[in-house]
Amino acid sequence: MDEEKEQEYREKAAARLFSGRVEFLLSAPELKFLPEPTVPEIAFCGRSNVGKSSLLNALTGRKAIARASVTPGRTQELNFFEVGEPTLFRLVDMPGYGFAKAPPKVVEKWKRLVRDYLRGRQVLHRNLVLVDSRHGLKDVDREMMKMLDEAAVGYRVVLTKADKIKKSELDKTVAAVAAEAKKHVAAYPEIHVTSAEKGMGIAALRAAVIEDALGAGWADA
Ligand SMILES: Nc1nc2c(ncn2[C@@H]2O[C@H](COP(=O)(O)OP(=O)(O)O)[C@@H](O)[C@H]2O)c(=O)[nH]1
Ligand SMILES: [Mg+2]
Repeated sequence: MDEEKEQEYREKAAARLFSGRVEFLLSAPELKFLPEPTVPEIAFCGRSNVGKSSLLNALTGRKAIARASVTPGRTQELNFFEVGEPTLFRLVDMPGYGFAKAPPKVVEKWKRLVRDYLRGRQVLHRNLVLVDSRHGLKDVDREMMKMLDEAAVGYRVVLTKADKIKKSELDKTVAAVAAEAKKHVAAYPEIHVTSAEKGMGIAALRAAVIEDALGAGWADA
């Protein structure tokens, strides 16, 4: 098979897997509530309102597996979703950061929970850092990327809401974000461009997420 055919095959297999069982498992407000580390995990993080819930819904083809919220910064928990029957891996919806007016205590608690999870979680295979296409990287994103570098958790930078800006603007943002990602040891060089609204980049990201969780040969198994 040529490369394009192979990618098409992987994307189809990925869509099939995500169209099967995807189920909310639990919310962990503290580390002691984490589920047993029995399967690989892929975590998603980003600023509040970046489009994390929408992206999770688009990847899993669900309307509301992760609630798209109108009140940003409310959830301060790690939310676990299981994929596959039996469970093959988990998606982890991490609490949004960078929300305005959060009391220092809340920010401290967020940092501790996230840092401890990132550092101590053996089954955490990959992280996705979501960034709004219109805004590019903000200091809070850079801080998150630094945390991931330090925890030695590899991550993909995913631009969201790509439908909201012009192609020329989008190209500029992709180039700027890619240039910065290159300087981070744990970041993938390739930037994903997505729109949960229009479905752009979703099929490819599905395949990438499953490959991160299960390894390169997963579609042939
Ligand atoms: N146009 C557009 N809007 C989006 C997209 N993804 C999310 N949104 C909107 O952005 C807002 C925040 O989305 P949400 O998924 O709740 O963000 P979260 O706080 O990161 O979970 C909502 O009003 C969504 O409808 C997208 O791809 N395109
Ligand atoms: Mg959300």
